[in-house]
Amino acid sequence: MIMKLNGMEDSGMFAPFKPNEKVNEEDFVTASCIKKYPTPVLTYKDVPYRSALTFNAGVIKQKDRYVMVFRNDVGDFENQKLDGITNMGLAYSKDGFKWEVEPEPCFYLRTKEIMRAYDPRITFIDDEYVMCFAVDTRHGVCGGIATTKDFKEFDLKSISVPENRNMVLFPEKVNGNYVRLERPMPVYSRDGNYFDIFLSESPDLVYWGKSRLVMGTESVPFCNDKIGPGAPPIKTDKGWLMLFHSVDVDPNRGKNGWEKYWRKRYVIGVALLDLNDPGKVIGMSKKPLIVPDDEFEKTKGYRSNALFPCGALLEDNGIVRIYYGACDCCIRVAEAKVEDLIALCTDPL
Ligand code: BMA
Repeated sequence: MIMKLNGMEDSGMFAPFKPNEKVNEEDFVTASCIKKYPTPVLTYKDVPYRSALTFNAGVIKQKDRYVMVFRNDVGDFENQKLDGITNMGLAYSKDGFKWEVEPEPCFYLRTKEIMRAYDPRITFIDDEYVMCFAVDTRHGVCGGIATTKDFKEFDLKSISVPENRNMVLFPEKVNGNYVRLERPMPVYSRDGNYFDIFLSESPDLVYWGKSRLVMGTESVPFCNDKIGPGAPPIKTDKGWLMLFHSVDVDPNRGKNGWEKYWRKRYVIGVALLDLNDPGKVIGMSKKPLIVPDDEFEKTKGYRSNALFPCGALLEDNGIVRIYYGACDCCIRVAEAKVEDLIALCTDPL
């Protein structure tokens, strides 16, 4: 037999797979280059309409202001009651820390088939904003993509097949195509929640293909469950800086947050992808970048021990601002120098 692999032999699709069983508890320390802003920058108290949990926000900078689209799970925070409805709110800020929320939600998807859209990520490319989000449908969870010029009118471009989510678009085309990171959730052939980061390309945000594996859970020593892309990657002269979330599960964890039990811990990791071939990891940190480490992040909120980054901005002064959902109930910011983040990405895949 003759089989032309057309470059796919180098894509990681044929990498050996051995899931991590245990993580090393001592590794769960926030990197010393990270400075966490002491208080949440957005909670339900800032929202002028019904709101219980405000978290997982896409953030982008315009000329003289910051724009945020955040996930809003509707309900009553004080009484720990959720209505089963999720919409997305819009907020503006002069400095990226103090936010004013618009009077009405800006995005809401509900049809006979679609239950809700959530976890927005925003990328500015070719004169428009592209918002990627997760879509829960009656036939599974999918990744959705919509464009907008003003966060008032949206144009829905594509919804993936299930099971897939955490779509994140690069801020530039690479070799002529849009590129997105994504995280399919295969059940067939996987003996557990070992969900990995993939990448696909598209000429038009509608048709997606040339899909390939970027990073498997087995490459992340602090993960024994799943990983997923976080914020849209940041271009640096050393490569694309990619933030991702990583999950470890401990069956001995008990009640934590509002639910009966919560056994997962979500932390934030960092890696560097090749500028011309973003499917290739050129370096990563084999230790977490940000972990839940103050009392609030460890014990409070809807789900304790859950940090989920959806936005990251490189400021003119070389500081990267990372916006992450904390405990699935508020939005927090952490900062680090871009060169310090790059310096952490020294380990090979
Ligand atoms: C993920 C998503 C996120 C959430 C996270 C932690 O699977 O549902 O929206 O923030 O879990 O609960």
